[in-house]
Amino acid sequence: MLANNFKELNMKKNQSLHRVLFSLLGLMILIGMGCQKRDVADLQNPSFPSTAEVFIDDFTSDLAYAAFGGSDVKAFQVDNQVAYGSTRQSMRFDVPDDNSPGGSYAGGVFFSKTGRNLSGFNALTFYIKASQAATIGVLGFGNDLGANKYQVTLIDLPVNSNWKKVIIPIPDASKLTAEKGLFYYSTGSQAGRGYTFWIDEVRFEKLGDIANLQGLIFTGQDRVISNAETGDKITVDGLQATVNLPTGVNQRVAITPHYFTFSSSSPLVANVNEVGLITVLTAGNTTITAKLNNNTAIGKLTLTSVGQANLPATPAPVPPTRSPANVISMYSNAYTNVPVDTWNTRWQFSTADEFFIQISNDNIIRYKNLNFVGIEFTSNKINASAMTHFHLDIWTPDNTALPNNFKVLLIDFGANGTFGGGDDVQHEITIIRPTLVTGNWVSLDIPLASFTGLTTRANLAQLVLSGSIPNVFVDNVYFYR
Ligand SMILES: [Ca+2]
Ligand SMILES: [Ca+2]
Ligand SMILES: [Ca+2]
Repeated sequence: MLANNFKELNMKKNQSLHRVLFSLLGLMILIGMGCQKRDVADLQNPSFPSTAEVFIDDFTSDLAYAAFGGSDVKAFQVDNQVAYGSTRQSMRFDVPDDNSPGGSYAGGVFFSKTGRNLSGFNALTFYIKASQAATIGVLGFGNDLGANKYQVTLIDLPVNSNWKKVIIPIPDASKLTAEKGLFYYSTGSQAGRGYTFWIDEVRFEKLGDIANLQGLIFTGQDRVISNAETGDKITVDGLQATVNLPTGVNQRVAITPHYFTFSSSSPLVANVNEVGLITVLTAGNTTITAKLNNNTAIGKLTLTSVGQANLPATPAPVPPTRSPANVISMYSNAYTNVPVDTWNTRWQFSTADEFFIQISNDNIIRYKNLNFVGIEFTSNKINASAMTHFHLDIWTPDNTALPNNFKVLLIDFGANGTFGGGDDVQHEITIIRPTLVTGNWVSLDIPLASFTGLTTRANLAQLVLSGSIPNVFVDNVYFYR
């Protein structure tokens, strides 16, 4: 029960995060042009004020507020009843219930109308408390309602009904000479129900007791890609910074690529641009690393490119002409296809990636890194009771010598038409050499009678492809009689 609630809560939070990202995108498009101009002007203007205060007991002179699109625009107000210590006023945020008509989450930006020079500080600090124990989705600075170039975000901050001080480190203050994004937040309900939180005494500070600022890429992991191909584009993700707080706690924040300097050890194999987008150029090996404040970040990508992709030279054989009554096609250019929910369910432990490609104008599904892949058609289950065969064409560049194999699993949800209930049936067929070959299309025509465990087939709902060949091209997937 607890685990379920937690999962649901995280889902809700992710939903509100997505909403925020969408609304930010909208704003970026609206005022993106203006920002370019402003940045140039900023460089020429050394006179931005270095004001530290954001909200102490009221708005500082340059401060304005904008709610995120889709959020409850009335979520924020100045509160003169509750405030930190003996101070006069605080910022109060009323998070709405789910599906509240006024907006389904609370979120917005406190921005400077003029811009500030924050290069003399090393942290944004504030006090926070809530009407109940809760987890605040995102809090941070650098969201300027534009490009959000230097955004820094604290994710999933636990709060309770006691005031506590929060320190959000500035990863590289020298970047913040003309910053408009002074503070931002976004969060959703707790298990569907709204609550209230207060934030007070928001200011930038130069703290002497935060130390060991460390950048991380790929969330500090050493990532390996061993089969990249020319033309692949990979984004450096998991961009973070950590510092040691006076409490001894390590504070970890999500930061933008603009704080980092990325590099590739072999830029001719793959280069990486200023926002961490890697482009694979040819076969070879390279290592992608990054620096934050001239210190090497934790985490890297070791990338091996195999060069040009190994693709089928020709499309799969064209299936014979059949009366529509004699075929139920899931994927083919030759027939009318029934709807399929997904060609990759991305079930846990599946490493498969799917690509919908064309060879000589013929549509083909390409699977890379295939260990197994779930293909689902639960919304429109297939009744293949009257059919006699299952057909698919496959092509692989991989070694097909024994014991390598390719497996086809069909799953029927049984008489009740839904997953489980004791009536589900399934059967898996294994294809090996000499049927399975390398570098040639193989047309599989498997009698449904061979799927001996598949004792019913009126509610077929899932197809699972698996085996030990990680690169498989698939076409003409259909039942027939
Ligand atoms: Ca106050
Ligand atoms: Ca095709
Ligand atoms: Ca069932």
